[in-house]
Amino acid sequence: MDHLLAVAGQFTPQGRVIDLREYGNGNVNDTFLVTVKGEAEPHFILQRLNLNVFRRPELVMGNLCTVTEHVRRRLALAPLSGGRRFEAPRVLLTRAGRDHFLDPGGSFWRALSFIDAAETFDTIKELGQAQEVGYALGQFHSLLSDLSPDRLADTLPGFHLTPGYLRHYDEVLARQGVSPSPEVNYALGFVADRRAWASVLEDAAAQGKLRPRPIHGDPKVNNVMLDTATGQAVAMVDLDTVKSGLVHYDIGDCLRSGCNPLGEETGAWEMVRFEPELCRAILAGYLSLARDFLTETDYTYLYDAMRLLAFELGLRFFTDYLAGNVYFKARHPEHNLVRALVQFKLTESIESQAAALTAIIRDLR
Ligand code: GN1
Ligand code: MG
Repeated sequence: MDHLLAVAGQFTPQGRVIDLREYGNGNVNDTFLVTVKGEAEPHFILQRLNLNVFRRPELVMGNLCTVTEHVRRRLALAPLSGGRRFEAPRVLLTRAGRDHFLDPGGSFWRALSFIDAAETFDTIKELGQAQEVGYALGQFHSLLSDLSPDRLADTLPGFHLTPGYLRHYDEVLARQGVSPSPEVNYALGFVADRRAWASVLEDAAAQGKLRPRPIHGDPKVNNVMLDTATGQAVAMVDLDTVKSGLVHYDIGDCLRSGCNPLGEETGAWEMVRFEPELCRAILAGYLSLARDFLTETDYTYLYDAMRLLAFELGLRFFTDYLAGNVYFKARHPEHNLVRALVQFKLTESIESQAAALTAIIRDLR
């Protein structure tokens, strides 16, 4: 604790740290909420980056600065209509004027301003909230739509490239083997049945049908901050994965997260379903802004995007389970297996509603 307090102190030149507690439930980094006395803003977010995942943390910080500065510049030039609030966190500097602090043990720490009077939820409670979650992603994409993706470094090579995750899965299977169980057999069969289709977005990109843009990379429900009083979306947070990619990764990820009322951490994986009315509301919120920049072909791949991102996350969790839980933080040995089963059930639910979901996309476009 003393060590944490000392690290936090690096990011508050004037203030005195009076409280520090774990915050959120990220699967990769460690996040803390820090309270200080003697600064204009009483809180900030302190994070230890997982260097096993983010091998080039200086590039992550570069992207973070590029994106947040761009968003703030756009909002200053053209404030949102109706006095709506939308913010991007600010990168806080250390006493030495740097955007991170390397502790003697080699940990990489950075701090961000805290978005005040806002909260996050792990699952969506009602349709109005779903619309706001979609709006947040649409606003984020819209604010970045004039930023060239070439300005962003590739901080996570292979991120959201499903064919690459399949190759890794095959390697892990060949190396470690598996102890069969009904759940493991279900997962193995599930992946086998969908291999041929898993390159659908990458094939479209390779054929020039979809083009890269700046993306968030991890727009799940609890990375959207909603105003505590109005419920309106006020920020997209957790910007470590911003890079160049297909907006389809973001749309698919937001939908696989937002339309699963039981949430991705449920143990009741057999009960998981994809709720089409939540999908309609999220897409309506998203398209209220994204209509301006999506192409006809972009719409063609929206159904595949939701199906694929659920499948892909299931594949990533399952592979990590087989590999011995080396990537995602796990609270027990079977945790990543259960997480995988949740995403596979969700994928199945999407597939069984293909016609209805395609109709929703058609109605909204
Ligand atoms: C990881 O750490 P967290 O929870 O923000 C992961 C995402 C997954 C998500 C699933 C860099 O994000 O891709 O969708 O878990 N981030 C990385 O909850 O792999
Ligand atoms: Mg994240």
